[in-house]
Amino acid sequence: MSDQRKHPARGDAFDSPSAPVAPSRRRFLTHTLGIGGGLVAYGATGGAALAATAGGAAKSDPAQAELPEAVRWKEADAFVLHGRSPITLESKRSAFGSSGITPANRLYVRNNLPVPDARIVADPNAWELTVEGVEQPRTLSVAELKTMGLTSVAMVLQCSGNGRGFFAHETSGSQWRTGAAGNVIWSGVPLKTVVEALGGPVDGVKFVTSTGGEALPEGLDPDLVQVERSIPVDKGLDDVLLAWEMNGAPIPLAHGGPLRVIVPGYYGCNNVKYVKRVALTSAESTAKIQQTSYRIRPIGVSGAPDQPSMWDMNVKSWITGPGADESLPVKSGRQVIHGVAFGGNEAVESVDVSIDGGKTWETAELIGPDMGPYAWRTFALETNLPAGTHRLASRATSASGERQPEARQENERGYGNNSWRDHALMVEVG
Ligand SMILES: Nc1nc2c(c(=O)[nH]1)N[C@H]1C(S)=C(S)[C@@H](COP(=O)(O)O)O[C@H]1N2
Ligand SMILES: [Mo]
Repeated sequence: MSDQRKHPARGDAFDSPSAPVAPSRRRFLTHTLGIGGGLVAYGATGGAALAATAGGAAKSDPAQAELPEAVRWKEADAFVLHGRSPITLESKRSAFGSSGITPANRLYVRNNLPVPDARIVADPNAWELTVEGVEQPRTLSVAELKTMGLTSVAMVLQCSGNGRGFFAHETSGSQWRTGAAGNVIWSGVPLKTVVEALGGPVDGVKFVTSTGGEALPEGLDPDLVQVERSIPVDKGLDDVLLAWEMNGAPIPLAHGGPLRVIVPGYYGCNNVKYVKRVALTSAESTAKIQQTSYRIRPIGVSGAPDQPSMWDMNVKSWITGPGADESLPVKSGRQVIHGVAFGGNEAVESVDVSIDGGKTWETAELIGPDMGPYAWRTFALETNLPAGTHRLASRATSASGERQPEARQENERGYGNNSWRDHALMVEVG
């Protein structure tokens, strides 16, 4: 059940209206992972305490000054900071808005490695990409890529572990709830256009393998740390974009600028930031992140290449209000329940909403622009909420008829959670 915490110490501060911290002081939530990842505790820090520890950073918002440098431009109050290194920054449930697009300053961030030097985005056009596995392999600058083609796509960027915080077993990894996701518009050149311009694929290619441009720590086997992901070549040539723009501006460093691989419909890890090499390959990358991490397997079982890879996303939705986080108390009477829904690797067809924990359902309205199959849509249901405590739930169905299940699929790493029950929102209506 979404409001029952698996570990008391992990008491969720941001979905529970009865959190033990006064909303006005709950400006900025942090949690710390004990050594070994066992104990997780949410702490709440008031503005005054933060100001005292801000180290004199010249920012008017003390919470913002506490953010890691690469994300300090973001709206601190919209986030829960799970970790500074690697950066693990989760959007609050109330931070998504209802107009469909997730603003850059409210979009979650996940970096497995230290963020590259900010100088790489000073002159984005100078960034270079090496393309291999084509008849005429070449290194191209972003400036050249910009002359080859242009398209744009709206898509849900979502970490495989979004919803991991609801699993009952001890999961290693960030304890994301609903906020390791966003809906973002990207512009760039289709990978297919670039591949064709370079003479087409060589024989025998099965995958598109993309390598992140981070500097790797010395003395370690690169395969252990390298962010290098492979996806099926058909998906790569149908849908992949080499993108330099996000929501109308050059991609910020934290989100993978100057150049990022965009795989609409696939989980976050496949969207390689700071991409320096794209290769059409006959085999999947030998990197750990491809071979054994991001694999769905039973609890207690180690990752292995024959297990399903975190590629295409499943159908999912969650309610974003009213009553999420430290928002105003919910009054009884007429209310508009709203949230976000997406089909995964296809469009979303419909959303049902329940105000009684899933006993009865009503069809919600899909509002706002339809930004294509890979984007999410806002849904809304006007209803009457009586006083009392209610469990608000939403359940999406995709274009091919996949429906969000009641229960999550149990798995070791806590990936792919789309359980409607886990994602329900408890609200107290006064
Ligand atoms: N080069 C590189 N690309 C990366 C990562 C990374 O650490 N390095 N993290 C991946 C993961 S796990 C996710 S969920 C998304 C997060 O994207 P965002 O930080 O823009 O939200 O980027 C993916 N691409
Ligand atoms: Mo992720």
